[in-house]
Amino acid sequence: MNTLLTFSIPLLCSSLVWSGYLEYDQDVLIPEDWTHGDRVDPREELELTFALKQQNVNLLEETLRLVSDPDSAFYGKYLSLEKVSSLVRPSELTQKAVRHWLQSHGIRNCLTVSTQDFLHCTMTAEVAETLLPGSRFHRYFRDGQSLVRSSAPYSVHDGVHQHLDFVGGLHRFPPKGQIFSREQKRSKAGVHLGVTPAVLRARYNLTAADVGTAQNNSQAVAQFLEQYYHPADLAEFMSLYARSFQHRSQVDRVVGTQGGGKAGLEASLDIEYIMSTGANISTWVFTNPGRHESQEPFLQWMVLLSNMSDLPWVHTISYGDDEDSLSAAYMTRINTEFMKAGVRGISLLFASGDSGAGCRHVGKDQNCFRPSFPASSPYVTTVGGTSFKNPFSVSYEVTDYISGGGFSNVFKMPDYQVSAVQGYLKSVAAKLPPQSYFNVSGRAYPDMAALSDNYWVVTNRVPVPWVSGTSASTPVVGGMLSLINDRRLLKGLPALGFLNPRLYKLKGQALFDVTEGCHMGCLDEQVQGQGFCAAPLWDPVTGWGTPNYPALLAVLLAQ
Ligand SMILES: *[C@@H]1O[C@H](CO)[C@@H](O)[C@H](O)[C@H]1NC(C)=O
Ligand SMILES: *[C@@H]1O[C@H](CO)[C@@H](O)[C@H](O)[C@H]1NC(C)=O
Ligand SMILES: *[C@@H]1O[C@H](CO)[C@@H](O)[C@H](O)[C@H]1NC(C)=O
Ligand SMILES: *[C@@H]1O[C@H](CO)[C@@H](O)[C@H](O)[C@H]1NC(C)=O
Ligand SMILES: CC(=O)N[C@H]1CO[C@H](CO)[C@@H](O)[C@@H]1O
Repeated sequence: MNTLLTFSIPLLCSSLVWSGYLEYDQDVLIPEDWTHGDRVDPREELELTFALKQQNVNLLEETLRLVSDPDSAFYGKYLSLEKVSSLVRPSELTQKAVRHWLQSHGIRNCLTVSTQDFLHCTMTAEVAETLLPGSRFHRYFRDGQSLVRSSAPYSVHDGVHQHLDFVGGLHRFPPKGQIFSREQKRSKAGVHLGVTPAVLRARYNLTAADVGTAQNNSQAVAQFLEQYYHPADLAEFMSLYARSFQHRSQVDRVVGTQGGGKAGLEASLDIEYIMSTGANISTWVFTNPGRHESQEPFLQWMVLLSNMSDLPWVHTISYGDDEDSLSAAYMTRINTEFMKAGVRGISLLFASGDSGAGCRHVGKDQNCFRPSFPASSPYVTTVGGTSFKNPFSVSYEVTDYISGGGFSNVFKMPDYQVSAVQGYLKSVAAKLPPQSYFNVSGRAYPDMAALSDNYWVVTNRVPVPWVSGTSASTPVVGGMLSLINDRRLLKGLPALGFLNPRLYKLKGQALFDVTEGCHMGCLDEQVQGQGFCAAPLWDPVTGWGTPNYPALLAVLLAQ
């Protein structure tokens, strides 16, 4: 473990130059729930993903701004995958240099994608360790699952350094799901209200007529971590809880391999709830495709999006990692992938996380908040969580103390949110956590929220109560955006695409503002365990608030 620790030094001393290391700041420590196994046999095959340097990334960003700004003449003028490809495709020089490098190591069986900016290659561990000096592949275990990762940082040859963003399949472990059970103390009198589709539809003012009807509308959830849904659970859930509105009870398309075995609570939740608010809309499930022990499931999903010309308009994803565990090179490239989806008119919704502002110990008696990624990406819509003020009835919403939120330490605050965030910082100035806990100039999240407390989910044929987390609020919001897309498509309007620039221009209109409560964090002494607090208008706990569906539909159908 000593060798691993020495590599955390560059984080503190940015003047050190690590020639050849694409991801000098990537955490290579093994998450504590994984156990270390043997070195991989040199003859074993690995699958690695090479992220080639793209062209015109600035132009891509500008295009995203234009197509998602409702005041731009280019609003909704989305690009096809072919157009995206001709924009970002790596230069001939880059493609040649990388291929030549791989071929000189005998690596010839690489798959590419439509945009030519990823190469997915198979090679033996021995070849990989020569190709990427420093890497040493080991096997790791958790709950009967095994993975192959490198125990030490990799470097690349000088001749290709400038042509690559990073190499995937060496370090990042599958992120944690954002779901948990919050069983209440039974001693409480009265029947606590569990959240069901009927409760959500009542709270967010969805009527029986608010279901999808457009022919080619669709929505998707993405699953990683060997999480599977069972078609029988979905059918049972719908027959128990969805009697009062038209809906579908089947997934239309599974992209990837649906494994057998037990259903996952996360997968069951996501699919059951996106299909309850986004009722009667064709739904797809993306599930960690063609899994190999050395693959990074989240990266594989991103690679897949770059290789499919026909995709659902809305995707909800309930996973995240600590921002400080990921390399800047990796996150920057993933952001570019989000932009590539955004310019195609695709809406990506991420759960904001379940640890409030988060907590990181940076020194003796010294803490700071801990943002999570992709929640902190400026190019996605991030969804926080709320609970009912009165847990026994459909009442107004207050902060759910778990709701992830805060400020990125890596990405600067995007223009679309500057005035909203400044407004918050000014209005609560006296009650803000100390500046040493967060970065006021970073991308602030979440953008909006929905209920995240005490859901009913059917999993392995059993209705399970008390399921909580922003894993729940994210598909709920996703389904509502899909319904709005549905009405837009019927009117001949383009899909909503990347929503944030438009969402922030509404200044909270058509949303229920959440103004009560604080989320957790690690402010010590006076305010033990606290992070930020909700406030009128935007705040870093619940964003702009939760959707009042008919009002939101009306404003988002205008243009
Ligand atoms: C991308 O799609 C093409 C055509 O379907 C396929 O040949 C190729 O193998 C895919 N790439 C990857 C990385 O899976
Ligand atoms: C929506 O719900 C809120 C609160 O439940 C209610 O006050 C409002 O009248 C409802 N209808 C519309 C169209 O906003
Ligand atoms: C459900 O969606 C289909 C199209 O996918 C549509 O033909 C049908 O009318 C919809 N049902 C209702 C009740 O709107
Ligand atoms: C604060 O964020 C900005 C970008 O948003 C970054 O340049 C700066 O380094 C960050 N500061 C710290 C202390 O993390
Ligand atoms: C994204 C999506 O749902 N696309 C569908 C549009 O309709 C065609 C023809 O029915 C389907 O093949 C696509 O899958």
